[in-house]
Amino acid sequence: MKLLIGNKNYSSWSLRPWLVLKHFDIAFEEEMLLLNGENWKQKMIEATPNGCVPVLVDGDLVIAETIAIIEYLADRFPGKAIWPVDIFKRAQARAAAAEMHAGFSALRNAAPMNLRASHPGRICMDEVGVDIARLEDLLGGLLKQSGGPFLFGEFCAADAMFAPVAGRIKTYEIPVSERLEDYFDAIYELGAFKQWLSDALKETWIVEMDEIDFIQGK
Ligand SMILES: N[C@@H](CCC(=O)N[C@@H](CS)C(=O)NCC(=O)O)C(=O)O
Repeated sequence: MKLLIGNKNYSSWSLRPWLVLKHFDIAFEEEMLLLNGENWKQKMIEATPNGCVPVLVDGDLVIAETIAIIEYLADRFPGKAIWPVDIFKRAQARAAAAEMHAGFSALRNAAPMNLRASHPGRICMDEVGVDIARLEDLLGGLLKQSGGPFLFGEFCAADAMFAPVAGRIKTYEIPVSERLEDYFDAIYELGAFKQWLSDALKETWIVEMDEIDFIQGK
């Protein structure tokens, strides 16, 4: 099984299935397709079905789209609790994951994942306030229900979907409640996340479109 990913400092979508594979101890190879450099987009288009990463390759099967990759892994490895076992919690976890996949675009656009950077105070709260309030409501409610440290107690696919948000909150020091701070700290303490972060911090490539100065026209 092989996962095609983007630069670890920037590729928030790649981080999600990578964390699921690592955390649940599923053997896989990874191959990086750069999001920068000469003809990077053309190379990406040639190597993937939709010109985007992540992509999972399992024999003849080539799957694009983060949610589909995670669902495939859950089907392929039913013994691993990639989603919560309880049907009620599984539905809640899938709803949270789907909302992350389809929503939070203000936060995603204004504050791209850039794990090595520190840009406190650069995000305008008027721009991302609605998304942060929704995060407080959604994640706060699930954490209250589970008692933490993760959304459903143990780490699951829903947490993988929100892991890049932890990076965004820390890079831009966006204020959140203590409950969410503890949750994002728990993600940073997860072994698989630490491995990704350590690789990300060694990278030196610049993806201009994900740099705050470029986004804010400075
Ligand atoms: N809907 C896709 C989004 C994937 C995505 O946007 N990936 C980024 C990297 S994090 C990418 O490939 N960007 C290249 C581009 O859009 O040209 C998914 O869920 O996997």
